Amino acid sequence: MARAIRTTCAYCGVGCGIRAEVTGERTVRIAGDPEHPANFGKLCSKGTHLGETVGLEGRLLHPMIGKAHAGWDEALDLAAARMRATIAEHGPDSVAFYVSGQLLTEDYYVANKLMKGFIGSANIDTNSRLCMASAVAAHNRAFGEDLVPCTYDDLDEADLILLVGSNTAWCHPVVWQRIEAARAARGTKLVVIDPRRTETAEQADLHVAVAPDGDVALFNALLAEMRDRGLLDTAFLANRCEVPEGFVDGLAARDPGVPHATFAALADLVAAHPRMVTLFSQGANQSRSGTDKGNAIINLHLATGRINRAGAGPFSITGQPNAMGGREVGGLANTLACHLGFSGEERADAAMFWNAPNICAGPGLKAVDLFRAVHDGRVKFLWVMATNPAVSMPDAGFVREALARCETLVVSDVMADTDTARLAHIRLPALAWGEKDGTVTNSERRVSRQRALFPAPGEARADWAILCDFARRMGWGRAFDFAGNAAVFREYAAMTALAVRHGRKLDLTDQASLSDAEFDALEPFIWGGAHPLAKGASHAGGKARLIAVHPAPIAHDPAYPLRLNTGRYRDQWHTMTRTGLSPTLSQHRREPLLEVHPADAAREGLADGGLARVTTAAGESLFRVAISDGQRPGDLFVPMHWTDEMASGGRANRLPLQETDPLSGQPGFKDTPARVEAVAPQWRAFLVSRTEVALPPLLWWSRARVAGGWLHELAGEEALDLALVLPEGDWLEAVDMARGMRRIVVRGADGALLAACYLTRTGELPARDWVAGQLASTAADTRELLAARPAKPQADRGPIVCVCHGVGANQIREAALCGAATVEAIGTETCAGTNCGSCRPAIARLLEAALTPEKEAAE
Ligand SMILES: Nc1nc2c(c(=O)[nH]1)N[C@H]1C(S)=C(S)[C@@H](COP(=O)(O)OP(=O)(O)OC[C@H]3O[C@@H](n4cnc5c(=O)[nH]c(N)nc54)[C@H](O)[C@@H]3O)O[C@H]1N2
Ligand SMILES: Nc1nc2c(c(=O)[nH]1)N[C@H]1C(S)=C(S)[C@@H](COP(=O)(O)OP(=O)(O)OC[C@H]3O[C@@H](n4cnc5c(=O)[nH]c(N)nc54)[C@H](O)[C@@H]3O)O[C@H]1N2
Ligand code: SF4
Ligand SMILES: [Mo]
Repeated sequence: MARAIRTTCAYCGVGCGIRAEVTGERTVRIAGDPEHPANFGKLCSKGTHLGETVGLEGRLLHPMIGKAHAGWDEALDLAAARMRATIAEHGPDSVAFYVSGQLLTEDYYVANKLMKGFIGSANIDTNSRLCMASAVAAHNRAFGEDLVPCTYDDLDEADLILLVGSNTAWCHPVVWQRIEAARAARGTKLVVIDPRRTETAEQADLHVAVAPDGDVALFNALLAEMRDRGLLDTAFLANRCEVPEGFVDGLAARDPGVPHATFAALADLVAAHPRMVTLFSQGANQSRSGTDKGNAIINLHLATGRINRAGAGPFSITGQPNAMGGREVGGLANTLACHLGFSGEERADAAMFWNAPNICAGPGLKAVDLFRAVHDGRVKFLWVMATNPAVSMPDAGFVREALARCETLVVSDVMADTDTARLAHIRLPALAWGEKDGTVTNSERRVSRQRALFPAPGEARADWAILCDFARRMGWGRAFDFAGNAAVFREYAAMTALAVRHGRKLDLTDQASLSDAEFDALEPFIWGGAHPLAKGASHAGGKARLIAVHPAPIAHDPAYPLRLNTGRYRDQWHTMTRTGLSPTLSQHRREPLLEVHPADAAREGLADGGLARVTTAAGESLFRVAISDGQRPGDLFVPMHWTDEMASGGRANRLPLQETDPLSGQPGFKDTPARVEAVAPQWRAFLVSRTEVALPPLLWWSRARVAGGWLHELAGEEALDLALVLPEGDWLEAVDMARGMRRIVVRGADGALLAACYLTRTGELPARDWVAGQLASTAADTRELLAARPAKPQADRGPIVCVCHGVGANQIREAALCGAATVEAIGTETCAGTNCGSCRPAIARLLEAALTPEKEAAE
């Protein structure tokens, strides 16, 4: 009998509750938890398909020193000896941790305590630096504490929702469904401020295609407009805010940076709807002016009194499942712990609480500076946990050099062979989602339990336990002698008493006395209440602060006339170490695409589906071109996900520069000067195979999971010897002179299809889906395979739109033409969009195109 365990999704900061029924040794049936207040039973495509990622393929199951298995004692003894020697010779600031919002709060707490209280350096930073740091800095400036003043309930109660730099439908899909529900229930208006016309923007009442980094100008202009319309909340400003001298009068009616009619429409919506939530994400944070963007948004809310009440507030939404938990415990190099800073008294209190022998003196290095310090040898011992900086840091070529130079690189990961782990001296196997157990905090400050479903595989261990074992070897056993994860959580919760003593609102002291059993049964709860600033801000005097912010000048470099934006795909997660294993999720986008406006494509000679090289001052990378009028002219977009594991090109982070926001240290991933040129291969091919194939160096290859094997896309300049690439077996070949195509099918001794490959110099390659589908079929016929299509023509589903039910674009179009006029009706007809709902914006778009034929013809 399967047992249902309530846990939390592995992926984004929405923090959805899951009911997991363990059905076998490593198999699980996933459903949304109807009782969890973050999602009330809903899940998106990634959460729904978590079950496809819990196998042990590619896992790191034993500690490794170099390429050799090592015991835990050996590996941790070596790590401790190396750290001791490094500190003895170069001092505590020559060692560092680089951690992650994908750790649990207990892991994070132990890592932070170890570094800041015992090793004696604040050189612990996190990938949240790449993600939330600007929002944190904006909160600190405005509120005196890193506080998100909203919860998801505010989305249900808002009359207007502004999304700033957030592709919510793809990146926070269950929040998106909540927004959709509010629109249906109360007619909530939706504005999307994003340079790209994303699927989110397509669904909005108004899309403001702001110029890259044009947000400060836009929000300043909106604030000036509200003042001119007499809509400032003067009582709130006078009683609850500190306003810089001359701030309100000084707001000239500045150029909003968008067309007049668009600005007027936006201003009318904002003026008409005091119940307004502004949800902001990476289009705001990942910028050289990210902190100013955050404060420009918060200024508007403070000045109009749209905060601290139902349906109103500036709402920074977190990315990773535990980005918020990391901020709480203090996992950023510029906070000490539990929202405490480095002032004399706060430091002394933390030192006393921890009984710490070596409390750090002041802030440590932020991520970009940290890797610079590794590169130039100031940091000689680096321990990376639960993040893949060789892929995800800006100027990743430089970061790889830094990692390769580092005297001691320890990597704790769940996967054996990530682009970062490959450079490690010592690799430590951590528990993955489904095995680890502890707490995470989501975007709305809600703490939920993640629970173990499976026993630890191999020798993998919990990150917090690995760290405690290491601390023991360093001679600090007493302070890290936790009996279990509940004990770690209790200590963290108890430590928030210091935050309270110093006037902060982070308060989990009620949870400090939970028994182990109570911790195990802990129900999701929110700290700080629905509106934590309602009784005042955390600045001395309790007033929130407006901050004067000004648009940053934009540098123009004729060598790099275009502007490169980067971001996410709906069904992939970051560096693809887990979602890349799911055949279902891999259907949505199989290759990294360069999205480019038709005018730029025409000027640069780029063909849709061809290859193009993007170059910036940091490096270059190759992508498949997708021409799209959803891009602004002059702007390029590429996904952040692809790694050297998954493609020969497509690595976005060769391109962004090391430039960061001066306050937050967050890199500007979304606006890098760039240029682009077409790349014409001599031949193109695709290959499906049961197992991975070893490829020679090629101009281009990428691979994606399909059911029963892999789909490879290839392109090259020199002739490819397929005999060296394809698996051994019965080889059948057809050469189609008319179309300049070679078609090869390889079968095993038992007749099973091992591989099929189609290569052309000039022609069109056949459709991939049917051929790829034959790997999982027992009836693949050789003649059909050589033709790359079934003898009896089948209806072509078209590109898959709904991954849950396998419904293609053609089927949706057909249903629309047969009279299904709404997304719901399409669902009734085809099932599309009825499970996780992540594809609903795509269905809406197809529907609109099918019902307005002129538009389709134009596309
Ligand atoms: N499917 C999926 N979901 C995820 C993740 C994932 O990897 N995959 N990762 C999670 C994580 S860690 C995070 S941080 C979140 C990120 O979630 P989002 O922030 O929604 O995702 P991004 O695609 O990085 O960027 C959002 C949008 O910002 C826009 N943008 C770029 N420049 C500007 C600008 O100057 N101004 C404005 N207003 N907008 C701009 C981009 O065009 C893009 O559409 O997603 C989380 N959810
Ligand atoms: N160009 C560009 N770059 C970006 C962004 C962008 O928008 N554009 N976004 C940035 C943002 S917001 C983020 S959050 C980062 C994300 O970037 P990363 O954090 O580098 O991405 P992940 O692929 O999530 O890496 C997580 C790693 O931890 C491992 N792991 C998973 N769970 C555990 C665990 O429990 N314990 C341990 N020890 N390991 C585990 C996984 O196998 C994986 O190798 O990327 C940033 N980089
Ligand atoms: S929205 Fe999707 S990815 Fe995010 S927590 Fe919920 S199910 Fe997981
Ligand atoms: Mo993130």
